[in-house]
Amino acid sequence: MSNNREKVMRPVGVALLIGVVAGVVGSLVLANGWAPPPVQAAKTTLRTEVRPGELDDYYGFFSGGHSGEVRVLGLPSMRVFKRIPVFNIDSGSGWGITNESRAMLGDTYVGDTHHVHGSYTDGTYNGKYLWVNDKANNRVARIRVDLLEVDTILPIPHTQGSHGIFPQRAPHTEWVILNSEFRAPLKNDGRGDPVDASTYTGVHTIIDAEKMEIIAQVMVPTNLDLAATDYSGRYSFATSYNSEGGATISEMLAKDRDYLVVFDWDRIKEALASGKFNVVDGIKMLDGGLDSGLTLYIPVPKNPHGVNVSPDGKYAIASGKVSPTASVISIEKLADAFDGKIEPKDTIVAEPEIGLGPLHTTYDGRGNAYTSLFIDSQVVKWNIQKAIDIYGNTKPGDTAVVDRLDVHYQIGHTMASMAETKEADGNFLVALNKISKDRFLNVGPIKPENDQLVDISNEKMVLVKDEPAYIEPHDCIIVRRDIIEPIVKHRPRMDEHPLAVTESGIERDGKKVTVRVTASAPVYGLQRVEVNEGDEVTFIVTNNDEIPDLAHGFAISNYNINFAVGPFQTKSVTFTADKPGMHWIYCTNFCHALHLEMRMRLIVKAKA
Ligand code: RUQ
Ligand code: CUA
Ligand code: CA
Repeated sequence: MSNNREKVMRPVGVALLIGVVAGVVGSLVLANGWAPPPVQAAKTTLRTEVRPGELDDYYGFFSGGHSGEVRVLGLPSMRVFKRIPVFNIDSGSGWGITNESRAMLGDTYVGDTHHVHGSYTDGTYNGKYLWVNDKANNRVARIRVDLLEVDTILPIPHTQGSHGIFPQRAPHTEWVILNSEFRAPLKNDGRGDPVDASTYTGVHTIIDAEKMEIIAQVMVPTNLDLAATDYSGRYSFATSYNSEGGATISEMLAKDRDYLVVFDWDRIKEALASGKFNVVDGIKMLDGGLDSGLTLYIPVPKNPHGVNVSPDGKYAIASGKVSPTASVISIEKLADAFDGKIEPKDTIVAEPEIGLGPLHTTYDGRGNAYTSLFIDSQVVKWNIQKAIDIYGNTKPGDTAVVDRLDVHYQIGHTMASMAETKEADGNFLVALNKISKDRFLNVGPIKPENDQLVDISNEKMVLVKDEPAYIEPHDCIIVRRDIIEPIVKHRPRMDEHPLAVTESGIERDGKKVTVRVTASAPVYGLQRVEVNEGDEVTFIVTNNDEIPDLAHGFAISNYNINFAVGPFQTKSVTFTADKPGMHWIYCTNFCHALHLEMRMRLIVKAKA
C-alpha cells in the first residue's frame, strides 16, 4: 500500500509543483477512482516553491477586510508572516489596548480594510509608508514600513464608504487621495431632508502624505468608487457607478454609461491658491462639478468598478463590471479634453470585449493587461495595443484576448508583481477569489477565500497554488523584497522614547499612580506593586533587552490588559484599579527558560 501510494503521489507532487489546472481525468487512476489531474502543457520557469530555510522573493501586502487589519505575506510561498493590526484590537501586540494605540483608535475598533498602497518615488515604491482605508468608519491609516506598524490614523469627515485610495506616484508621494463610494449629505446632522438623495455629495479627499492632514476635499455630484493616480503627478482617477445619483439598486443601474472621473491636480492647486473654495468644518471644499473645470467626466459603460493605470503611464483602464468590456483611456489626451479641444469620450482609445463581470486590471509590463472576471471566474489576459488597433474596426475573428485562466471562484481583485509601479516585472499574479467552495477541507458554512498564485512569465498563464485566506483580503500589492527593509529594534537607542524606562519605580500623585517597569528576560524591574482600590494606575513598560526578535508580554490578570513589548519598545496602559485583590502580572511571550517565572504581583488594597 505504502509503495503504491508513493508511486501515485510522486507524479502528483510534481504535477502540483509545475501548476496544474484541469478537470479532466488523467491516465493514473487510483482504486477509489480518484485520479491526479493531467499536467498542463505550459510549465513555470520561475521558482514557485520556497523550501525550508529559504526566503521569498516578494512581499505581499494584503488588506484584511472585516478584520480591519493588513497582512504581510511572502511570495511565491504565500506564507503569512505578520498581521498588522490597524482598525482592530490585537492582544498579540496590545494594539487597541495600550495608551499609544488607543490615542489613534479611540473607541472605534472595527474596520473594513480594502486597499493597501505604498509610497512612491519616481513611479516606484520607496519603502517608506503604506496606506489603507477603513470603509466602515471612514478613516485612513498610515503604516511605517520600517516597523510594519501603524503610526497615524486620520478620520475623514464628509464621507461614507471611504473606498478607493491611491498615493501620488511622481515625482514622489506628497498627496494621497481617497474616494467616497457612497454619496451622503455634507452636513450629515439629520436636519433638512436626509431622505432626498439629490442633496447628497461625493467627495474626493486629498491628504497630505507626510503630515497626515486633509489638504482639501473636491465635491462631485456622483459617487466615487476605485481610485488611481497617473505616473506624472498630474491626475487622479475615480470610477463612478452611480452617475444616476440613485439611492436604490435599480436607480443605480438605470443608465448604460456611468463615469470615469478625472481630477486635474494642476487645476486643483490653482483653485486652492486663488481661494476658490468654501471652508466647511475647517476643511477647504472645492467644487468639482461637471462645469467646474477641475474634473472630467468620461462616459464609460456600465457601473464600472476598478481603474488601474498601465505601468508605462499611458493608459487608465476602467473595468466594466456590468458591461463585458474594459475602457482604455489615453492619459495623453486628457489635457486636450480638459482644455475643451476634444470631447471627454474622445479620450477612450479602446473598449475590448473581454468577458463577464470585469472588476480589476493588472499588468505585466510587456503590454498586456490581466482583468479579473467575477462572473466568468477567470483572469483574462489581453493585449492593450491590439485592443487599440482593432477599436472601431474589428473584423470577424479579431480579438485582443491572448489567454484565459479559470480561477476558483468568483475573483475580485487581481494584482501582478510590482504592477502598480513602472517596474512591473510580469512574474507573478495573485487572483483573490471570493469563494473557495470545494478547494479546501470543509470548515462549515463560512469557508475561506482562495488567493491563487499564477505564473504570468510566459505567454500562457499557469496556476501555481491555492492559498486559503480568512475573509476577506480585497486587494494586495506585491513588492520586490529588496525595497522593504524593516528594522530589527523599535529604535536605535532605547532611551529615545519619551517615556522610556531605564529605572523601575512607583510614583504617586494623589489617586494617580505611575509605575515604571523594565522588562529584561526573565525579570521585570519590580516584583510587587501596591495600589488602592479606585486609584488611576498607569504602567509604563520598556523592553530593554538587547536581543533582537525578543518580545516580552505584559498581562494583568483579570484586568483586560495584555500586550507585547518589542525590543527597545516602550508601551503604556492606564486603568482604574477597580478589582481589589492580588493579581499576577505575567509575561505572555515565551522569552527565556525562566519565562514562566517572569511575573510580579499587583496588590489592590480594598477600600476600608
Ligand atoms: S473593491 S472586488 Cu473594495 Cu477593491 Cu473590487
Ligand atoms: Cu518575558 Cu516571557
Ligand atoms: Ca449606474
